[in-house]
Parts: sequence; structure tokens; C-alpha cells
Amino acid sequence: MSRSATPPLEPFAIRFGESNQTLEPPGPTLQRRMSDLAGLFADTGAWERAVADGDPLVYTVSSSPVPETPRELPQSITTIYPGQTGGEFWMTKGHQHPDPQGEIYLGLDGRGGLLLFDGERAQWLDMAPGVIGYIPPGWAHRSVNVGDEPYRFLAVYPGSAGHDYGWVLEHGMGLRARRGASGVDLVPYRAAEPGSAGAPH
Ligand code: M6P
Ligand code: ZN
Repeated sequence: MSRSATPPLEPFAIRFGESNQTLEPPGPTLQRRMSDLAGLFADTGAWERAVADGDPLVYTVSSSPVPETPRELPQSITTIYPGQTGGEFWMTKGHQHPDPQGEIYLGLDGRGGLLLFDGERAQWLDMAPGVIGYIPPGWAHRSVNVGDEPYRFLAVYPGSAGHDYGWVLEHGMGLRARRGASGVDLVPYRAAEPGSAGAPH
């Protein structure tokens, strides 16, 4: 049976699991370690050292069983652990939707930021429990943990939206979020430095 012929799901209730860490019933989960974030932090040397020094878990995504198929409305909880690499706060890879459609993020725990970039303009939304960040169609989006505790949010997005990670590697996100003397410093985007991999030793 082709995907387009898949019947929609039947109605069902979805609940937050213990400490808002999961959705119940659970669907697919994924873990992103430092090594999965190649080319994203400006300080490539600091990123390489973090990979070599235990390759820490940076964030997890726990979904409900609603699939990423057209007309369905999947949801997931993302937990970004606290940390900085080269002074830059830990963050998601960030993506653009190949099929431009909107998305909402609802802050659940901790302190975060939602960085949006349409290729020309960058926007930063402060995120906290109870805040809904609206992502309009056409804006790439990345989440950042700016606190000392896990930052957790619920995402709800159209099942046909898709994830384009190459767009972010090519265009950047307009700004970078660094730990500053009094909290978050948003600095103009600069590309990641060349890594040591291809450099002569
Ligand atoms: C949210 C949603 C997901 C996304 C996840 C992690 O939960 O936007 O679609 O996969 O964040 O973000 P990324 O895909 O950029 O790593
Ligand atoms: Zn998205």
C-alpha cells in the first residue's frame, strides 16, 4: 500500500510522561551526541575536543506514535542538556522545512531560546515553561538551552513538513547564542572554523 493510501489514525489521547520527558504512548526516540553536530559550533577545535572527550549526549527527541506522513500532526518532546562548547550554548542542529509549513514549540521546563532565520532576518524568542514560540512557514529554526538545567519543549508540526539540515549548514542561522557576563550574548553568525581533520600535522 502506498503512503498516500494510508488511512488517518483513529482518535486517541496523548499524555505527558513522568517529568515531561516523554509522550505516552511513546513513539520513536532519537539521541543526538556531540559527534552528530559536526560543522555547527563556530569553534571547531572545541567541538573536536568535546567529541574526543566522551562525545556527550546533547539532546534527545521523544515522539508520540503519530507518524510524519501527510495530513497527520506529529508531536515530540526535545530535551537539550545544559552546556557550552567554545562558549556557545548547546543547541539542536536546526532545520528548514522543505515543504514550508508552520510549527509551534511549547516551553515545558528550563530556560531556552528559539532562533529563527529566513535567510536574511534572524529572530530570537525567549522560551520558558508556558511560552508558545510560533515558527512561520519559511523560517529555519534551532533551539538553544541558555540555562543550567535541561531545557524541554513540546513541538507540534505538520507530518509532511520534512527536515532539511543541509540548508542550515549552507546558510547558517543568522546569529549565535553565547554565554555572556549577564546571560545570553547573541552575536552575528560566523561559519564554523575549518577542522583539524584535513590540516597537516
Ligand atoms: C523538535 C521538532 C522536531 C525536531 C527536533 C530536534 O522536536 O522540531 O521536528 O527534529 O526539535 O531538532 P533538529 O531536527 O533540528 O535536530
Ligand atoms: Zn521544524
